[in-house]
Amino acid sequence: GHKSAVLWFTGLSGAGKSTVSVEVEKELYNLGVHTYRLDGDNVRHGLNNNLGFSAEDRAENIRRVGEVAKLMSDAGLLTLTAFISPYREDRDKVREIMNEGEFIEVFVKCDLDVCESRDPKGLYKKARAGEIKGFTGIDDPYEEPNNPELVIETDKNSLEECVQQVVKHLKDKGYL
Ligand code: GGZ
Repeated sequence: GHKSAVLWFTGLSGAGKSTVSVEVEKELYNLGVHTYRLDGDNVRHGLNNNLGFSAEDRAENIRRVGEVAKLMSDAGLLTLTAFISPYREDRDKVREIMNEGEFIEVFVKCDLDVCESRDPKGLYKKARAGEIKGFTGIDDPYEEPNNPELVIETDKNSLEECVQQVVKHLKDKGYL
C-alpha cells in the first residue's frame, strides 16, 4: 500500500509540469499505485470553465483544484496536479486544508528564457506581441515557492532524471 497524498507541481508555462507529472504517473502505475492527475486540460474545460486568468480567477481555480485534490486523496489516490499556481498565498491555502504530510509541493524550476524558447503552444510569442495580456512570467507574476518539499530543474536535468527525483522523494519519505 501507499500513503495517499497530493503531488502539487507548480511552475511557469512550459516548465514541464504536465510532462513530468504524466511520466511520474506512468512510473507510479508500474509500481501499482492508484493515481489521478488534474491539469488545465481536464479542469479548466469543465469544473472551472467559468474562470479566466485574473488574480481572482487563478485563486479560485487553485482553491477548487485543492479541494478536489483533497477529496481524491481522501479516497486513497495519489493525486498529481499540474497548474502554474503562481501565487504563494493560493498554494499555501491549499497546503492548509491538507493533513500533515499530505501536500507535497514540487517546484518545477526552469528559466523563463528556456520556457519561452520551448513555447509549445506559441503563447509566449502571443504574450510578447501583446495578443495575450497578463501572461505569467511576461506581464503577470510568478512567485517561487519558499519552502517546497522538492525542486526539480527541467532546464538542467533530463526528463528521466526529474521523474526519478520525484519517485525517489516519494520512496525516501515513505509514501511508497
Ligand atoms: C498563463 C495562460 C494564460 C495566462 C492561457 N497566463 O502552457 P499552457 O497554456 O498549457 O499552460 C498555461 C495554462 C495555465 O493554466 P493554469 O490553470 O495552470 O493557471 S493558474 O494556475 O495560474 O490558474 C497556458 C494557458 O493556460 N494560459 N492564458 N494569461 N497561462
